[in-house]
Amino acid sequence: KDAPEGESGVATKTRPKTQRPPLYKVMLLNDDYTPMEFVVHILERFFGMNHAQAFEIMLTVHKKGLAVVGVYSFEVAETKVAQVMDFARRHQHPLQCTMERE
Ligand code: NFA
Repeated sequence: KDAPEGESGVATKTRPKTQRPPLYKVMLLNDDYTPMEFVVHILERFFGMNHAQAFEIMLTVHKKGLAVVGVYSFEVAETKVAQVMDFARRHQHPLQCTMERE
């Protein structure tokens, strides 16, 4: 923060902080049952990845236990999580998708 102008008569500049909306990481979690191709399909369908990118990220989740699959505003992140959870549930796969503030 800049010092106030006070009584000195010397002008000082104020630098208003630029407000950025908070961002949220959307993550996929590994499990032993969801088929690899189903996860690849989810990454293509809801996260706009091409097949090669989707396969690579799926393998990262499989090997490391989880991976960030995108970073979004709160509303968009919430929608992605809901879409993935709903699609997995409808196909009776236990795949989990969560979000976390960056
Ligand atoms: N581990 C799952 C399997 O071997 C694949 C998987 C990858 C599941 C990424 C969830 C997330 N079929």
